[in-house]
Amino acid sequence: MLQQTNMKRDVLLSNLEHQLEELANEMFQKNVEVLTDHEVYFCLLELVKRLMAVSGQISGEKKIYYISAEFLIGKLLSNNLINLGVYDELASILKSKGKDIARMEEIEPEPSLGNGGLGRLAACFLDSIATLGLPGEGIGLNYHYGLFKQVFKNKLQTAEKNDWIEERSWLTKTDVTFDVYFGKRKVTSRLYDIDVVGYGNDVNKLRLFDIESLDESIVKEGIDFDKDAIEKNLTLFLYPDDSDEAGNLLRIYQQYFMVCNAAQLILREMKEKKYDLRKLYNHAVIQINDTHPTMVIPELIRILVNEKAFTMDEAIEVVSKTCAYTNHTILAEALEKWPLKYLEKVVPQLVPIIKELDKRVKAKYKNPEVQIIDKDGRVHMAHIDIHYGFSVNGVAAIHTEILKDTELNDFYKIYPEKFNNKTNGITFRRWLLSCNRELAGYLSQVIGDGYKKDANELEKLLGYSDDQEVLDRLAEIKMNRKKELAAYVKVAEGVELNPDSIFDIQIKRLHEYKRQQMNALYIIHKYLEIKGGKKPSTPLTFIFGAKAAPAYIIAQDIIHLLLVLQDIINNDPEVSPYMTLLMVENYNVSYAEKLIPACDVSEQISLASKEASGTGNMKFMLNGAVTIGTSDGANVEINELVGDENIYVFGEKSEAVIEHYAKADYVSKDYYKKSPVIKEAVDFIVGKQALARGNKENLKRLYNELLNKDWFMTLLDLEEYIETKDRMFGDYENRQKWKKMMLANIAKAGFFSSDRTINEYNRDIWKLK
Ligand code: CR1
Repeated sequence: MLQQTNMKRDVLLSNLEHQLEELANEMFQKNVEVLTDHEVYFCLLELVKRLMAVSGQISGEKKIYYISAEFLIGKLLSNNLINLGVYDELASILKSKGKDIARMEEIEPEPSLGNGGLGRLAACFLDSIATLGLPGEGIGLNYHYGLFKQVFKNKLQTAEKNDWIEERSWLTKTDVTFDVYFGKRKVTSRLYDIDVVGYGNDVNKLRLFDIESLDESIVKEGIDFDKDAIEKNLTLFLYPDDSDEAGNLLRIYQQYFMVCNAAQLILREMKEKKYDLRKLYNHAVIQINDTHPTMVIPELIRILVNEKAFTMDEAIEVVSKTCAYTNHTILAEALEKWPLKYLEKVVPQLVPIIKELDKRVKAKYKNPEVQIIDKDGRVHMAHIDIHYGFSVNGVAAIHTEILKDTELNDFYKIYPEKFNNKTNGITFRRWLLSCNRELAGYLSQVIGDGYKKDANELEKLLGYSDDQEVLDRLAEIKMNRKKELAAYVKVAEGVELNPDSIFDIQIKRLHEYKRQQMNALYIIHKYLEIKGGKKPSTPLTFIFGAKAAPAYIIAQDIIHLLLVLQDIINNDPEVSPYMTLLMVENYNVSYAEKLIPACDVSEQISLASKEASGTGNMKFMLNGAVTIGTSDGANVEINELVGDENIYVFGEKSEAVIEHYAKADYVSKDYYKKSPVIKEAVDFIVGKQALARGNKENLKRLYNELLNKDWFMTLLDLEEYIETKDRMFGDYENRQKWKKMMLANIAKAGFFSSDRTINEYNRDIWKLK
């Protein structure tokens, strides 16, 4: 069977040009030459969908179901072409017809199905699972507007709906529908599939559930809509504003909708294949991606007991052997705790199950820290996962250690065998082969093609550390990417970038723990230095990209500050020849693919202990950027791999930070008072210049926050950050030294291939054949 379908694919592959011409005729009754770019894109989309449809489906006795609220898959055209092995051929076919494939890539809308690292990780994992030939599928929701589109108005972020689903898209409507009950309220779901083709391999699926009764017209201003109209709004947005009760309830509705569909899909497949449900765990493993899909545990138990004649003991045992949990953060705000009374409103049928699970825990353990329902009647979702799943993993070595030693220590003492680490990874297909084709091609020339299948082979590059030609070419490729970015940004943002300057980039969700505000304070410091006559010998370009959750006020204020600084700096003729600041609008995966290859300095400056892993750090390294970072998340492993001489590490270590929290002894004002450099930078936020160009309310609030609270300890590390960064910029002048650092970073990036990560998940947790 597998062979037959592959033959079909081979036939299609062998006459791509003919296929394309036929499609052009069929769809638009025209020849390819005279199609508009958009029409060409639709033909390519259809062609690739057909290629995937006739490909073999990856199959096996046991399957991984990766349930996630987010799949930040990015555009798919070029990646699918690369994985199918036909990118170059199609590019040249198009060229012969006067079409440039790069333009079609621009036309594709980016799916808006995720927010940040957690969602992008899920997407990288799908690519690696398929590439490694493992049977697996992602299960999530088909948000029509997904994460909001960011638009800057008056130097403030505004949110608009992100309308990404076109008439023709990667989604394939299936005939699978399920009934989903919220108590007595019933809705009907519909499954849409997106094919996921492995690199040189067959196909898995991403399964996205939607609601039949959705009504897009209820979205009025920006992203406002009636949160109570569940039947109409359920799959409109990812993470709807949860600052009120209706928003919280909506999130619970979404989560239950996701897992109820997932459970039905999985059980339906078990039935089709005539598998014994009592051996569910031999055929299915469910990876719970953070706590959003946690309700799949009580939901499966409920179904097994109510509909499949399991006893409670039996159901709990089978489900616990099937489910595994990944923790992605130690931030309290992200560890979900739903009030029981909310669950009673949304999913009353799960409440008895959750109470039963809690009762069993209470009977066994007296420690209030490990209960499922706490004394305030809140349900700790992670606790359900840990008690009733068989594996708990963190996403980088230091993060897992913190979970074991601190955050989840009470659980670690009960279940040491459940805890394991899986350091995150990134797919090299997207983050090298696709986004930096010139670098990928050059690496093949120097060390051969093997690294594309076995990323560790990148280490062969170390043999060229003293090869001037290789070093120069790496620098030249970097320069090419910087020029391309500058050309793009000029049109997209109207800002002029100097490719001869140092490109220093911080792109990630906006959050105080990531400390974009610390970077802003450095920039203020540099600005004042230049005003005082101390000019950097190489000009500096600072680039940010970040969305802030609409209800996160201080994050909005930080964006405002960055946009105010951009205005001040770029319009000051005394300063602008030496430094430029750019906050790009609507940062997303496609933007990352342009920014990362063009980066010299990768900013990974979170407060130690707070960034579980980070994955941007890996993408930058792979593309030859050098990291400035704290000893946090995967930075620690990057440091171990490249050695101290190829990374710039600064700041308090996680143990010290954790101690500050425990003792509550960090007082930001002390740092402000002690250091004139800090004081000067912080005061600038509410100084005349800033107030002349920004809003007093936003700037004042941020200033007060930094001075009186600063929960994520910006000022703690600021002086060391300034020193380290200055030293780093100085080292950039030594071009030879810098090129060698670039080479070392690329050569050591192999460990961070998500193929390695997925092999580890499979070896330790999933155990698929
Ligand atoms: C973490 O903040 C990590 C990704 C993927 C994020 C980031 O450090 O790389 O997960 N966590 O593991 C998150 O979004 C809700 O938590």
